[in-house]
Amino acid sequence: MTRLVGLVGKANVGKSTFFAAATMKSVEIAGFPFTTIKANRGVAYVSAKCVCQELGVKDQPVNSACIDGVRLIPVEVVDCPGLIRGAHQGKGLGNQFLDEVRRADALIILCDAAGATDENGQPVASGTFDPVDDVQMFESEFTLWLLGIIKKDWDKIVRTAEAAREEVGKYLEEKVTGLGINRMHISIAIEKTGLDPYKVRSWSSEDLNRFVSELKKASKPFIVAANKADKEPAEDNIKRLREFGYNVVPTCAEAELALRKAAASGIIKYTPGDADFEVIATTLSETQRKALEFIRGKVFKRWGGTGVQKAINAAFYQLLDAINVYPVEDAEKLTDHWGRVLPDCYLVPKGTTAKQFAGLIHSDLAEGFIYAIDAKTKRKLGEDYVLKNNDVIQIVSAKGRK
Ligand SMILES: Nc1nc2c(ncn2[C@@H]2O[C@H](COP(=O)(O)OP(=O)(O)O)[C@@H](O)[C@H]2O)c(=O)[nH]1
Ligand SMILES: [Mg+2]
Repeated sequence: MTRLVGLVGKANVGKSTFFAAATMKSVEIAGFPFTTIKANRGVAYVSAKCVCQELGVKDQPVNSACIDGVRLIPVEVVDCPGLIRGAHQGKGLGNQFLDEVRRADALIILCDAAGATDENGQPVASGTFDPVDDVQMFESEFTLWLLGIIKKDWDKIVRTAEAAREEVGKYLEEKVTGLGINRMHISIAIEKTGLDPYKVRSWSSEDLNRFVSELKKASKPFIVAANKADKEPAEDNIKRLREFGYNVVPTCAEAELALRKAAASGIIKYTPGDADFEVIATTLSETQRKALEFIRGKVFKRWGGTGVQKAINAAFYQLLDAINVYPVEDAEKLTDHWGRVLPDCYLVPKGTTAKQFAGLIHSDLAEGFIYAIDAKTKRKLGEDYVLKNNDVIQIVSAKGRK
């Protein structure tokens, strides 16, 4: 699976702070590819319990890292330009915004949970702006933009599909692949609306709007990061966002950034995602002490953490339905070709089969696929076996490495 999460939202809600925190390396992790790819694109990671503990082995991670039994798997994050109303007509950095967003597989919509930032990113008194508007603005701008693109060629798509007596998805797909939308997303949207894909001419313009809105939902799933959750009246606004049915993670990006910096300079022990941190420096300045106290009180006691790692994990494990699978070359020893224990962990979509997994590792492995072995049970698995989370899999293939 491609793995790109877009951070979106209006100006001043904390996107860049979130990005800096998520892509900052806080502790020395050997070989871990933390990098900034472009100014606004960098590597973060998802974290999940590693199978090393369950299997009672010491692992030697290669494509990922393992800290105290937690596997960290690299993913990409993009800090998108601030969204303003009218972006779909090119207002502000509208075109650039949509250009970044279309590459993303899933989105984290950030908003100011304290309601202290207006639509243009200007500071206002806490509690005066409704963060629900932020989410709705994104939904409406993106849908209008998508609708604009589809409408441009709609008549032609309808004619071609009708003439070929085929369903519309086949012809629409070509128009929208560049937007990160595939045939499956189209099928889901058609099913959700209950429209007939063979009788597109009978779709009303209202039908088309509904279809595009579903297409957006299917192709750009999002969670809401209710950022600045350290400020009042975050609690009320978060409740309100949840009442609207949004999947909300309260976050405090500023605290996460401060903690990663403090961990990097040896002041605290903190692994992102932890529900607490431990002060290890023997002396703290008054400012440091106060800052850490504030974070503990306003963020950890209240929300159980900064939410930054939780939001990234949610994007992959909830929105994109990813699971972790560990390929090995020797199912007995759990090693790769060079004897390294549980070297790799792949993020794959739920539903991936053993043979598809082989193809992700190397096309030769899939072509010569004979069977797979479940390293935990030592059972043989056929090519159609559907992988489970935390499976450790050896692929036996007639082709591939000798
Ligand atoms: N109180 C609080 N302020 C934050 C938080 N995250 C970011 N900020 C502040 O919000 C302002 C805007 O942040 P920035 O990351 O530049 O926002 P962007 O325009 O969305 O990229 C800055 O002054 C940040 O320090 C947070 O979690 N809590
Ligand atoms: Mg920014």
